[in-house]
Parts: sequence; structure tokens; C-alpha cells
Amino acid sequence: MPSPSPARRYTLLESDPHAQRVTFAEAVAEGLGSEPKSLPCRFLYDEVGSKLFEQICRLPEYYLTRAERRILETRADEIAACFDEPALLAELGSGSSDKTRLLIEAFLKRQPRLRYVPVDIARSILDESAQALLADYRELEIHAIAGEYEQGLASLRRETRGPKLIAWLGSNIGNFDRAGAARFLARIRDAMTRRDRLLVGIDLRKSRRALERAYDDASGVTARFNLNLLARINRELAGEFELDRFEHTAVWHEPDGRVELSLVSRAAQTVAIRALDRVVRFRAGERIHTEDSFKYSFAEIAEVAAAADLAVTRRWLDPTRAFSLNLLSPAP
Ligand code: AVJ
Repeated sequence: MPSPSPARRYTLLESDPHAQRVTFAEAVAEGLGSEPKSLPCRFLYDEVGSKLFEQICRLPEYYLTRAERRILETRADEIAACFDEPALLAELGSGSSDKTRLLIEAFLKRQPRLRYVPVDIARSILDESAQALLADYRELEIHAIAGEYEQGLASLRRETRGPKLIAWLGSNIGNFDRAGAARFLARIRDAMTRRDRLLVGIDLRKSRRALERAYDDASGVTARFNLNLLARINRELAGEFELDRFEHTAVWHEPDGRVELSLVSRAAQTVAIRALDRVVRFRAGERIHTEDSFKYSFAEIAEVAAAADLAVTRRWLDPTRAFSLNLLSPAP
């Protein structure tokens, strides 16, 4: 039987705009009005920021993406073989679904068709990558969800015809602190049945040198990515930040297990943000905390999993042992 055309194998669910979280303007007013100053990292990913992040993934210093891809290249078949019935593949924060192709191919060697449910906030990227996947894999059916993780999970909870693999790759868990990671894993757990599995990419603790370089590369791409947050305030909120008066920094805090990204004011200065009708004062050396990237030991992975009623049943590492892929199952 011929496969239906790509268009007939694609559905897109757009999240309710009223379910929207805090707007950029509200977050900026709140974060720059606080002491110490901070901005939520999710605002780093506008169109410009997403492009810069793709460049980060190709940097020689940023080992994460390559290490994870390497694991999938060698282990995707083994991961798919964890299911003894045709499974569904879901992905939180799917982006370009680049690495996911390896999982899709592994499942399609074992089952005649595959339903893939990517969840991402960027609708245009979802559409684009879905079209490319559907053209390449005739046995694929895609139900894309454009929205926050929460919407995706609500919809995934209803997918119970067979077992599902929920992939959460790229060490995106790293943006949560330990308690937040446990809480979010528990939300995912709530959308799982006993036969479902969660595949989580988690970056591991390593030397300060390797970590600080990964987040402050020689070519300055990560600095541009971070400074884009100020550029975005200028673009969207008529801000008057002079980007060269702020410095990007990345500092490894060993006890917490996190790399802290900040923008440090190079001098005492006052910056107007006209759309907010306010000015923000900076002391020389004052920082805006923009992102945390948490790194894990095996014990820490087991702890956050257990706190969410999940157990680590399999783990795969890349040859340099920099990065881990973890298969989590509902705890018995
Ligand atoms: C997208 C959260 C996985 O923490 O490595 C990379 C974000 N920020 N370089 C990471 C990021 C600066 C990235 N995550």
C-alpha cells in the first residue's frame, strides 16, 4: 500500500496563546528591577538567538552536541530494541530534529510505521523540520505540538495506544536547578505509563577548563548569543544598551555543579528602556545573571530521577565520557 502524501501524514497542534507565560517585557522589568539582576534564559532563544545557538553546537569547544550525536550513532538500535512492540517517539524541545533522525531510523528498522510527536515553542522550525522528515521517511507520521513543554506533555498523556519513548536531548535539563529538574522529570513521569521510557541527554561534571571554554569560546559566538539578550531588549523594547559596554562571562561553580553565564557591566552606567518607560542603573562590575547550565555526576542523575519516581535503567556514554544518555523507567 503506497504511503499517503507528506501533507496527509502531518498534523500540527498550536498551543492556546492565552496559556502564555510571562512576556518578555514583564520579565525584563522584573529581572532588571531586582537585586541581583537576572533575566530568564528562555528569552535567549528568539530567531537570532536560535541561529546563534545552532552555531554554538558546531563550535570546537562545545563538545555536547557532538558527544550526544556520537552516542546516538552507535546506540540508537540498542535504544529502539528496548521496546518489544511498535513504539511511538516523542521529543521535548525538538528544534531541527537533527539527531532524532538516528532514533527514527532505528525504530523504522523494527516497525513498519512510526508516529513522531515533536514539541517545540518555535512553530516555524517545527514546520520546516517536519516537512523535511516526511519527505525523507515515507513510513513516518508526525503530530507536531507548537507550544511549551506543558502543552506537549498534556497531549502526550493521551498517547497510550502503544509504548512511547520520550526523548529530551541536548542536556536541556541543564537549565533547571536540581529541584527544578526533579520537578520537571515528575511532570514527564505523570505523562508516562509503565511501559514508556524517557531518554534524557545529560552533560557530566568535568574540569573547570573544559567547561568554561565550552561556554566562552575563542571565536566569541557564545558571547554574541548571551549579548543578544540585550540586543533583543533594544529591538523589542526600545532599549538603549550599548553591547560593548557589557562583558560575557562563564564561571564554573563546582559545589553547585553549574556553569553560570552573566553579562557584566564594564563601567557604571544608566540605560534607558523606552518601552518600559524606565532607566536601569549599573555599578561597574555589576552582573546580570542570564543562564545556568547544570552538570551531573552519576549519583546526582540517580537522585533527581528517584525524586521523580523514575529509575535509571540504562546509560550510554560517548568515548570521551563527557556526556551521558540515560534511559529512565517508572520506578517499580
Ligand atoms: C541548550 C541549555 C543545553 O547549557 O549547554 C549553550 C545552552 N548556553 N551555550 C547548554 C547554552 C550557552 C545549552 N542548553
